[in-house]
Amino acid sequence: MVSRRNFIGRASAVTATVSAAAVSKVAMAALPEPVIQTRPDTMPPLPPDSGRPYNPVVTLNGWTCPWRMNNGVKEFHLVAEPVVREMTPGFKAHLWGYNGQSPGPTIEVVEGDRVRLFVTNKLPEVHSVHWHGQRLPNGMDGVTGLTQPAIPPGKTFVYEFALKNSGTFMYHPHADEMVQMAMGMMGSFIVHPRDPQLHRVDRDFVFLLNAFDIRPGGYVPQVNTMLDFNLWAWNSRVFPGIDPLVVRKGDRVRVRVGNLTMTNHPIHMHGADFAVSCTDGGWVPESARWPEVSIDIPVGAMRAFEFVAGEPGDWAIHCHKSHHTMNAMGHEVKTFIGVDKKDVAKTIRKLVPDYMPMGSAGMADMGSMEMPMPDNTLPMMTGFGQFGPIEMGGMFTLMKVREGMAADDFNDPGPYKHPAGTVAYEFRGATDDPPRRFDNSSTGGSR
Ligand SMILES: [Cu+2]
Repeated sequence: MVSRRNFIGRASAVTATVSAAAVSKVAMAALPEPVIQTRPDTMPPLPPDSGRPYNPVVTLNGWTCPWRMNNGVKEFHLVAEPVVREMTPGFKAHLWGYNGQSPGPTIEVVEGDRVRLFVTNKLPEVHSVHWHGQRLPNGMDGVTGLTQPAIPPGKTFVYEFALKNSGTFMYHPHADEMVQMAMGMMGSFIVHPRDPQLHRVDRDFVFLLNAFDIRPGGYVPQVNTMLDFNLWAWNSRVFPGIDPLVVRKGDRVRVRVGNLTMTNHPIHMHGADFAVSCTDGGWVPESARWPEVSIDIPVGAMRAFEFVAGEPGDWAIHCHKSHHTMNAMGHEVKTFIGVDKKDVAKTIRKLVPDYMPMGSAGMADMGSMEMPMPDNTLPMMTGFGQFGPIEMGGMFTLMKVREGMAADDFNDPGPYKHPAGTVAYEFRGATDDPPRRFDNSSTGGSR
């Protein structure tokens, strides 16, 4: 909470400085002071302090970029630079991002606004920013070599355009794209409707799906990896580092998700059904929406879905590809389910006294196991709930629905208190068989 207050304090300090400087044309001709964020906390929504009113979004483990108003133009300053991102407590990655974090700050504006985006390149190589989904003059589209010269290291370029459509967008590099996105460069770009009552929701969340390949004990992503990433992240955070989506019972909620990985992600939410209301191409007419509980987010696309939070509880929300709800793992590990390794373990222990056979009955044990690992390495499955290990990692968090919260309260309410008699319980009558296993000794196979 201290950091949130610091952030708001800093944001208003920036605004105050800007207002004082507004009398000076020289000052206004200068670059706006970039606002830097050093923490991975989810910042509370940032209400606009100038321009048209709107209902701000919450960026999961992220923040919204303050602007300065210059003769009716909203001016933002993005600094492309190397950053250190805490992906979850105990694990830091050396990434590239904007203004101190990966992803960069969320840009929030209103349909019809004119924006001037200053981009300073503090990377060791050329850069440019593409404003994904925006209708803008061709020369503002940010494609290095095609629509503009590359931004050399140390230089600042200016992008200026009017926002033609409201909706859900993002920004990302279009220079050495594979490397710069593998290093974590991206951000969300929300354009609110001119009429704040249009598409109105009570809580509006946004995050981007990204993937990294960081070897155990390492800090820097392998940038040439094509498919075999080992860290599946939301806004460069992995479970248990991803904050919960905290909502009030009865709230109308929107979740906006963009995919900048190399594969699709079926995002599945427990506890409510929803409908896709917006893509990076625009709003979906109500007559064209249908109910879902999972929505596939294609590569290079955004989907926003909406629902009414009906049932209180701690509901899982995650990618339904089960490898994407794990942290760094060795994909070469053989499957040993049903194999009795007692004899082979005895033989191996003669050579390796600490050898521990694993996986004869599945891998759930790993969620609770304490094994020695290199520094700065995550367990494959981790996180604890009120009933034990959750055995998850990667693209997993919770939607926490509670009654009686304040409209502006986004704090984690802690574990859900289940009403008596509403939790699955152990059958205490007579049981006969031990757990069934494959019987490899008979020709009958499994039974
Ligand atoms: Cu996935």
